Amino acid sequence: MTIRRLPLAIKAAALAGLTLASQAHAEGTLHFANWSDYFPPELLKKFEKDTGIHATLDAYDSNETLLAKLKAGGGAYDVVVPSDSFIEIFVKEGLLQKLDKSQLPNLANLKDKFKTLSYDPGHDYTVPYLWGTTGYTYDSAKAPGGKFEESWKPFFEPPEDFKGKVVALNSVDDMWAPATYYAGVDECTEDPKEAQKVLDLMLKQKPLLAMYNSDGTIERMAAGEVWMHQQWNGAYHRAHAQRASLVYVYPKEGIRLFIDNLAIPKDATNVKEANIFLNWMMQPENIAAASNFAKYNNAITGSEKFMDKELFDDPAINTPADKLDRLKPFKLCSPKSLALRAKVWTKLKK
Ligand code: SPD
Repeated sequence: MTIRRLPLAIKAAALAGLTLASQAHAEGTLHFANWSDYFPPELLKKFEKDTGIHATLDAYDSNETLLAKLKAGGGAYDVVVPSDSFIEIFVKEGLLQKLDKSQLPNLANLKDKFKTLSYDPGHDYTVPYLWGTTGYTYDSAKAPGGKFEESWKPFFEPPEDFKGKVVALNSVDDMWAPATYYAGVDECTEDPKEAQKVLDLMLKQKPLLAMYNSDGTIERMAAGEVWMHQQWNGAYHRAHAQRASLVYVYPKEGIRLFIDNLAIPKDATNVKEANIFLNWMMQPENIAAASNFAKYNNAITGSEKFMDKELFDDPAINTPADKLDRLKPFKLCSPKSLALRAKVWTKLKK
């Protein structure tokens, strides 16, 4: 196909030096499922315009929900977004398909530190989407003396007047790590006594919580409905834009670094379109649009020049040098350890 015969948007993309093989005008459909409020609707329209593929977007609230959806089968989704900590689980369950890297020339755009990742070293199943941290936010206007210490203590042991004004994320994945950091337990522990210590900490916190909920964190904090929320840094950034008294905490005991990823489910119906989408998302200006919307960083070289400067000015996104040693990447734990934390979560939530 010559460039002349291509629609204008494709022609412009090709002239901008994009790989034609991956940008070929297609007429298919793509069913994309992503975390809620994590993908700009206008970017999906741009994808449709650039590729001619009709795209739909569904939302879910956690890796656990996505796991249940994929296990139910049915080929409903062509691209999904699991987090680093769940890749091994999805792969072991046979829920993801191996990527055909010949369809993904834009893998070359990955920043060096994202080229080999512990959970999928050869990008056999995933390519990075956005990454960030899971800390917590509080309203300094409500904190005693306007400030809390940079620790998980105020979150797990909030002052009495914060009762009913604190929210935790509704996922063992997000709650287990900080609880182990604060309890001084290895997150991959296989020891039931240590797991009990973590459970006790969360049981003590539970009556002080308004709820466990991973959706609507921005709105809840921005509206002042609650005063403290376990939160991802991008969500904090968006809430802070509406309520300046919010503070994002890098707890001294450690804060979890997460990488969310694009992957193609085993039973995807539109694999060709899924590959086109993955490759398209690794173009700097496209992933930058996702970063600018959701307010998280990404893994693509050259995306910075398309990203809003204010993102880099926010210490919650651009971790200050003196806090870098607090960032804890995800650890691959044994099945025994994962079973233990699942048991703790079930006991906590009953
Ligand atoms: N609004 C959606 C944000 C998605 C963040 N994913 C982080 C997962 C960490 N376990």
